[in-house]
Amino acid sequence: MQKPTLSGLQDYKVLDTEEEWILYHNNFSVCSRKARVCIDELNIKAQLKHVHIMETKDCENLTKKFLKINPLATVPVLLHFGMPIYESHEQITYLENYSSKKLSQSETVSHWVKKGSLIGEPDKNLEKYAGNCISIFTVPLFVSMLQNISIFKYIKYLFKHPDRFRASKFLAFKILAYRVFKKGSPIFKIIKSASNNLNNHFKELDDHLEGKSWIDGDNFSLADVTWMVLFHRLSEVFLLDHFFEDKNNLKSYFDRLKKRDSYQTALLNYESDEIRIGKLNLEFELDNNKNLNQYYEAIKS
Ligand SMILES: N[C@@H](CCC(=O)N[C@@H](CS)C(=O)NCC(=O)O)C(=O)O
Repeated sequence: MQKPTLSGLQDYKVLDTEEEWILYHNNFSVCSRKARVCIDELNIKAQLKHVHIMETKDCENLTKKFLKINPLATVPVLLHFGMPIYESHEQITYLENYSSKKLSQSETVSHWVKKGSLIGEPDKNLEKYAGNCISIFTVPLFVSMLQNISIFKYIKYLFKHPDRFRASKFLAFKILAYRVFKKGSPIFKIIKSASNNLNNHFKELDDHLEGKSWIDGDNFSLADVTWMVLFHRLSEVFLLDHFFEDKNNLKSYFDRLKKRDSYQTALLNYESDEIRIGKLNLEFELDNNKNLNQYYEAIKS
């Protein structure tokens, strides 16, 4: 059966509120980060409500209150006067349409926003969406973060999550831990494809950026917002240097992105203890865990 999807603005309210903008987000979620960077770049005044998801502490996304906001239990969700907009690539476009400040807009921008998006199942359409590739590379950090979460929390997660497949995958990540990266495991089998596809996306972007400051030329756009958060995530899983090898335009482009105020205000300022500890765990395991090492070697080979 086709899984239900909710995308873009819906024609009903999920919250009775006078507030123009509310963003339900999570510190760690890459899509939430994209929405936060966009809000800051557009100088929009939004009320931010943090929602813990399993990897950051607890499944607040499964409370009755939040399932009313998003029956699919995912973040981010943007509300405009109480009406929900789902999917982060839709949210940033919507925000810009209603903002008095405009960034650069063109077909080039739309192309790169879409290409950097995470759409549908993360392990599908890797050749289309760099965001999907990035979520495959997030798994080691994700597993590291889950090690600090009590197994009892998974009971609720398994029974209440609307996406049973996702819930059982998370449970496997908890129980098997770094053994999920064993040679021949389902994730090991797709890592080469994710790696080749991400390399192609990056190569295309590196070529495109020749002689340009930003994706649309001299002016910053939503496309830059989109790719900033992908690069940042790769740096968190210690893979940025690998994917940037021989891509000098990308290197200097990311240096420029890191100098934006929004990189500090919407990304670095949200680095919570859970993320910091997850990164330390991952770094330690990279030095000590055979399965994880083989997995990283397969990415880099
Ligand atoms: N395609 C969606 C992705 C939404 C999504 O999968 N969000 C993840 C965090 S990045 C989430 O809410 N996970 C919590 C869970 O499934 O329990 C978007 O772009 O907004």
